[in-house]
Amino acid sequence: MSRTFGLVGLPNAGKSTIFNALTAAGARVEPYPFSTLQAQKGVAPVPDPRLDRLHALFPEKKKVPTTIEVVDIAGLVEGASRGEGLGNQFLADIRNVEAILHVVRCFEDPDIAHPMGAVDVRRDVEVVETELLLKDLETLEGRRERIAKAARIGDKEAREELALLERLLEALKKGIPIRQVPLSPEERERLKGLAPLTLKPVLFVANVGDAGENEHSRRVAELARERGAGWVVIRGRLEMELAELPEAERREFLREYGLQELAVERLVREAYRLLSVITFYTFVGPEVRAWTVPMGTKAPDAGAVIHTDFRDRFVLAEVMRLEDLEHYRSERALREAGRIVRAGRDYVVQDGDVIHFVVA
Ligand SMILES: Nc1nc2c(ncn2[C@@H]2O[C@H](COP(=O)(O)OP(=O)(O)OP(=O)(O)O)[C@@H](O)[C@H]2O)c(=O)[nH]1
Ligand SMILES: [Mg+2]
Repeated sequence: MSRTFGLVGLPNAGKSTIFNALTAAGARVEPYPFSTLQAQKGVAPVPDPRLDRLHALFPEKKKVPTTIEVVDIAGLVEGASRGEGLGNQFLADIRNVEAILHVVRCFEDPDIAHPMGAVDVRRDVEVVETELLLKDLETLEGRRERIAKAARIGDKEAREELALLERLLEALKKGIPIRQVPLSPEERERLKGLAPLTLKPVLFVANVGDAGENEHSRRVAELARERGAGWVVIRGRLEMELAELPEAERREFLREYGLQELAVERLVREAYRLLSVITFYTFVGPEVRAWTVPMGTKAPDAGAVIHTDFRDRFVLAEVMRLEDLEHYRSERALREAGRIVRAGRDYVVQDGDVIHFVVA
């Protein structure tokens, strides 16, 4: 299952540009605001050096990376929560994603209109954050009204939910996003249906021009730090052009500039980190493949990601380390050296495990 991320930000911040860089999908990029009218979805493979290393051991097999789904959302402006700009449409799109990539314009270009005149990172970020906050206020107040009666006549569930809503509304009114309110797992569960926008984890994406980091992107970093959030600096337009090149030429470009990887690759990795997921690998059959599961997943449930009936048919998981495979070159040599761990039902899968599931 792909994890979903939404690109959120002011018009002309470069969301579609970054969407293209991520998915090489050729979204509409135009020098005028609101060029994206409807959210579009794309799939981006998750670049993974460990998968490449595993694949190098089995070059005859097909390499299958894990993927993320990215949604390019229409730009939002001040008042969007009240229907300004493209209004409420974007909000539904945000509600459906697991995490937010907040794209902040950090390039200056007189030919590309800024919806508020000129770049001002702090204000630009706050405009977006405020709209999300206002929308949550509206959603939660609506919910409070709907359950108030049930709570009054003593329905226990409703009373508990009401208390939670009151607490969250109080925070929102102070400008505190819900993700900063301490919540128990039960309370999180309770909020699933409402899917508040400010509960979603956020990664800031500073979209800089070809020259790279600048005073604006440094401000994004500062602001992200204040919020305890992550950030990535990306030369959106340049990376979009690179995404259109064949893989070999792209690698050549990176070598020439002494770069380890594309910024979009870092972006995907950082985005992954937001969701507390880990990656494990398999190489049985015709594919060398990466899989994603939440941190703390036990072996039978990890198996079920590959095939639903692996959970019931689970016998054991043979767990290998990539370094060992590289050293011994084959599963057989690894076995003879006693470097394969036979793990049972309670084994918690670790990031980087190479697993062979033995099923009945
Ligand atoms: N100079 C410069 N222009 C850029 C950069 N990144 C994007 N642009 C341009 O900015 C304009 C807007 O980019 P988009 O990606 O369409 O912006 P958007 O955030 O999707 O905008 P909406 O869909 O209207 O909300 C386009 O003309 C891009 O080519 C950059 O790093 N430098
Ligand atoms: Mg766009």
